Amino acid sequence: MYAAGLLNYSEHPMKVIIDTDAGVDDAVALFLALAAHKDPKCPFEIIGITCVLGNTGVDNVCRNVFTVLDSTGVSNIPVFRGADTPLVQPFIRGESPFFGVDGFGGVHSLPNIPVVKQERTLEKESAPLALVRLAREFQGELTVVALGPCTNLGIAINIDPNFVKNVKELYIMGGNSHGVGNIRPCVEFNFFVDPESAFVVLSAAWNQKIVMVPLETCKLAMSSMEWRKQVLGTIKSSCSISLKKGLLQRFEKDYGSWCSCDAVCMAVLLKPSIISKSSTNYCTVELQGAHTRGQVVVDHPQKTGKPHNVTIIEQIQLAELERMLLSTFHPSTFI
Ligand SMILES: [Ca+2]
Repeated sequence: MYAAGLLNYSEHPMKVIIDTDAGVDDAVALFLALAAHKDPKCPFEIIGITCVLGNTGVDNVCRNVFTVLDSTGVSNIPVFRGADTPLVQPFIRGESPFFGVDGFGGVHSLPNIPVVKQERTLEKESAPLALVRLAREFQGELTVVALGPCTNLGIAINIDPNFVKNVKELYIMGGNSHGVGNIRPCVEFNFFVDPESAFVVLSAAWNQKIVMVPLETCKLAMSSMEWRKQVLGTIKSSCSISLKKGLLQRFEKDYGSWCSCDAVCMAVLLKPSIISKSSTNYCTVELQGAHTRGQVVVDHPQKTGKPHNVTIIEQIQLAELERMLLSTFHPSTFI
C-alpha cells in the first residue's frame, strides 16, 4: 500500500471551486482534492464548494458534502447551496438513481458512521452568486471544477458577462466525445440533466479554457472489481465512508468494473502528467434530438470551421489514478 503524502502534484498554485452534485462518485473526487488542499507541500487551495442538483436533490448534495468534509476534518471551506432545478426543462429523476435516492447509497442511515460531526452551516450566498463573486475577487486565478450538471455555471455566465473572462480555467466531468452515453444510449448523465446549461457553458467565450473529461475517457479508466474490492476496498480510513455502500453491485451488474468519473477529472487537474492522450476540438450540445438531447456534438471532421473551444482528455494512466486513490484513502491522510 502506498503511504500518504507521496504524490507529486502539479506545482502551480491553484485556487479552486468545486461545483458538485455529490454523489458517491463526487465524494471520491472530493477526497482527492481535499488531500491536496490539506497537504502543506501542495499549493492547491479549495476556496469554495458549490452544490447543484444531479445525482440527488441539492439539499441532499449539501448534506453529502458536509459528510465528506466531516470525514476529513477540514473545516475552512465554505459550502454554497445552488440550483435545484435545471435552467429550462424540469429533470424527472428515475426511480432507481445510480447512487441511490440520497446520492450516497443510503450511507447516512448506517449506524456508527466513522466521522466526527462538526457544526457546519451553509453560506447564505447562493452558489451562482458565489461563483461570480469569487471569480471576480480572484480574477485570472480561479479554477472551477464542475462535477455535476452545469446549472450553477450557466446561471453565473448569464448574470455576469465577465464571469468567463475572470475564470482562469474550467474543468468539466461530463458529456461525451464519441456519442457513447450512460443514462441514454448517446447521452451522459450530467449533460442529460441540464442540456441547456451545458450549451450555455460550451457556447461562452472561454478561449480554449475548457478542459472536458467525457464519459468515454472514464470508461477507459475503469478498475477491476478485484482491485476495487480487495485493494481499495480493504482500506480502513475515514474516507471509506463514501465507499461503505458504494453500490458496487450496480457497477458489477452494469459494467463489471469500477470507476469514479469525477475522480478521473480531479486527477487530471491535480496531476496533469496523468494524461496520456488529449486533443482539441469544437464542441457544442444537441438540444433538440429525440434520442440525443444533451449529447455533445464534436466536430470530428472539422466541418463547422469554428475555432476549437474544448480540450478533450481522451486517455489517462489508470495505474497512476489507482496510486493516487490508494494514497488518498490511506488512514494517515486525514487525521
Ligand atoms: Ca458528479
